[in-house]
Amino acid sequence: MRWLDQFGEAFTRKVAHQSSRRSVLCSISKALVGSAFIMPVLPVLRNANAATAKTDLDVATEEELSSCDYWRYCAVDGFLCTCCGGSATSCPPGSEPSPISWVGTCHNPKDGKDYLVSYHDCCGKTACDRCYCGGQVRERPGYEFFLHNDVNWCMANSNTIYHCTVSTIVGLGKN
Ligand code: ABN
Repeated sequence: MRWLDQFGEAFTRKVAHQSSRRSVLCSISKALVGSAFIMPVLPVLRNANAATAKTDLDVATEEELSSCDYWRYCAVDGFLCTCCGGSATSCPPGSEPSPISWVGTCHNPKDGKDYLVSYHDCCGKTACDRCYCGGQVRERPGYEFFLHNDVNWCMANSNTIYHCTVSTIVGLGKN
């Protein structure tokens, strides 16, 4: 290994003779500054999973999303906005979501997890009257008001007319 030591020493001495400390520092800083400008424009695949990850809504068919059996509708009580010009999570044009809602815990059979789902009513248009679902998961009769989901959640909106209901996932249940 002596030859390697000698080679290393000779090489280092040669570099030290041919370049000043200042020029080495200058080259290193140029490389650092240059890469800072170039890296953001390189066509690298950033966060590939986030860009391609599909939600359950992306993979569900229109038919599934219009059916009361779709897993996230397990505790919905109302007309599905999917059938009323909106979607499972957005109100149809001309209606506004209620700030208050009913929540349920639904089981997603695809990933085997339980999710907390919030059911907001869309308000300000006459009742849609399509795709009525009367989910009763953990619902109690009307005299137990706070455990009853047959309620017009548009009661706090300026226009209290009920149109349809959306179902948004607010978190994971106790899994
Ligand atoms: N949450 C839907 C609804 C609206 C009005 C009356 C009963 C239920």
